[in-house]
Amino acid sequence: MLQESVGLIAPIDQRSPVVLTIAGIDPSGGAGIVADIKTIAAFGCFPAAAITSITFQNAQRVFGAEHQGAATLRAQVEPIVQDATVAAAKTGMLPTAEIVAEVVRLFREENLPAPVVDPVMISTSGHDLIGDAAFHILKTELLRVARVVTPNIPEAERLAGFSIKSEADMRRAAEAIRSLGAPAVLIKGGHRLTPQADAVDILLDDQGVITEFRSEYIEVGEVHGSGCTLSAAIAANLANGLSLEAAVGAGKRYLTQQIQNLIRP
Ligand code: PXL
Repeated sequence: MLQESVGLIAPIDQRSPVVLTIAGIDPSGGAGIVADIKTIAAFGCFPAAAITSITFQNAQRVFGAEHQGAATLRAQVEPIVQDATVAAAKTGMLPTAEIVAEVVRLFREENLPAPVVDPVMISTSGHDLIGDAAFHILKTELLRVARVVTPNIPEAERLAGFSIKSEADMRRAAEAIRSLGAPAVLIKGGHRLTPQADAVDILLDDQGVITEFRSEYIEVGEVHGSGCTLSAAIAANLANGLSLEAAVGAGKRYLTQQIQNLIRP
């Protein structure tokens, strides 16, 4: 069935809210910018996208990548900002120190809203997507310009510097990551702590309030592109005017629905 229009280029004042993703492209369509664009459009927003890296991959493995430089990234973002008001933004794969530093500068200097930062580190197929120097700038500088950071458990462990084995650890890690300068932290429990547990995500918001999002664990293994989809959905919901807590709730419901669609006979 044909979906409703996702929006042709309309005069700027008639466009639905513009959501900018700054991320890598997975040409096979599972993760990265393609997943972001599909998600942003599904929430009725207008997707704009700047590419940090062209990856070569499929669902089985990553064969390589051609990372972009600071100048090509800036050259993609500046014309967008000149032409449109960006209502919300997200970042995904930021592979090099040069790219992360430029992203920090863009969010500090350009007329851009604080982004949802998905701290992409390793692909579902096991490929390293961020260098050590890049990770250091993400941790010490990018988190400070974020609206919210959305690590999964391995990413949260690397940011917090300790291992996470319980929900109490998830809460402690959220506090530790917030103390690095992120105003809000969503730790995603999809990399489940114990075999029988529900999937639980923990949001620590900018007031220091914790909200738990519990959902039944769906036994499909790790889903390529799920982190990209959730962070894009949160950004789109923020662009549509939802509070952070409501944006996370709606984003999670959307992702759960998409994962259920995978296993529907
Ligand atoms: O899911 C993490 C991710 C993000 N961005 C790009 C990716 C991947 C995983 O493969 O390829 C471009």
